[in-house]
Amino acid sequence: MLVCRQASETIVRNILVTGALGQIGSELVPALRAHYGAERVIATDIRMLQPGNGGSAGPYEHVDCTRPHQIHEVMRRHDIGTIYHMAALLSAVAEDKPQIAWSVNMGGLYNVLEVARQYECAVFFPSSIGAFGPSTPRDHTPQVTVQRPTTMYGVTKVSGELLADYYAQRFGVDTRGLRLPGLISYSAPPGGGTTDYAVEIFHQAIRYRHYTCFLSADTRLDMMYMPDAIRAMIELMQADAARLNHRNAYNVTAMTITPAELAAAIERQIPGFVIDYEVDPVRQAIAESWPRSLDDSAARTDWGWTPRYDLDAMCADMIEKLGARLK
Ligand code: AKB
Repeated sequence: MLVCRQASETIVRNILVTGALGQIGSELVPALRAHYGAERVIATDIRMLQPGNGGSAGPYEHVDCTRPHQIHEVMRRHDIGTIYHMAALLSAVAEDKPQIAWSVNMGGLYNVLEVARQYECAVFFPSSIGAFGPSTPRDHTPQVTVQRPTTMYGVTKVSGELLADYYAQRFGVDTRGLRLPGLISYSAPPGGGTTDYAVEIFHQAIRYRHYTCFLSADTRLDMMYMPDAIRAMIELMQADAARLNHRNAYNVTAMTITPAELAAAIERQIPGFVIDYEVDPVRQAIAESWPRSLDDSAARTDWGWTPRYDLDAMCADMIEKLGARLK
């Protein structure tokens, strides 16, 4: 087996972020720029950079990850050592457009791994709780277990984990990944996921003190506040490779909650907030095929993962920060 080139060995080179204007990218880029310097982080997205949609405090390039020559062009012009590959379709959109989801999620990842092999880069790949399926144990889902997802999103995530592992073993590419839970954030909207309710609820609670949820009251899923997720990605890429027993991908979680529990926590801070339910059968079925709670002990042991935000701390920060933005 090849020994992977370590991310830390290549860290003096620049960092490329795909999907930089998305929910994760729009917070990952500023965090990476704060760590490594604005000029060293090249933000890319298929969308055109507009004033106010983020990414503008440093280099920005238009890149469609399904077009390999566009990625090559950016790699050629910037000395890239690490790629955070965030461009992907989320679960509900992917279920609506499975052919496009395969092309973007798998084709994009393949193109990124190929340039990483050729330019000797490290790659971060975001997998998901969606990489599990109905035959996976749903409580304390182990790090290594059955992965037979029944959604196109899940198929691309588990295939992506395997492809990233293949590039590490076969070509020595330093690939690393996380199985992310639902991410709660205020900067950019998630856009097309099954866990989006946990973001929408804050917007509606602050504006109208009322939210109609598309998942049922007792649908339990793992969640994480975005600052924890961004820190997890950066810490994983900085971790000593010798300690990583699982490259693609580590289970991580911060809380396991239902819509009813999240609503109760919000109501403690926004008195009078009311939730009701109009269940969307497609997203409900996706949620019911996913774990209720992940076992993230491998991440804790191998590279020291520990979340900082629990349900109440996350709610307090979300309401404060989003409230200030919506004023
Ligand atoms: C989605 O709901 O599709 C994502 C995810 C859990 O991967 N947030």
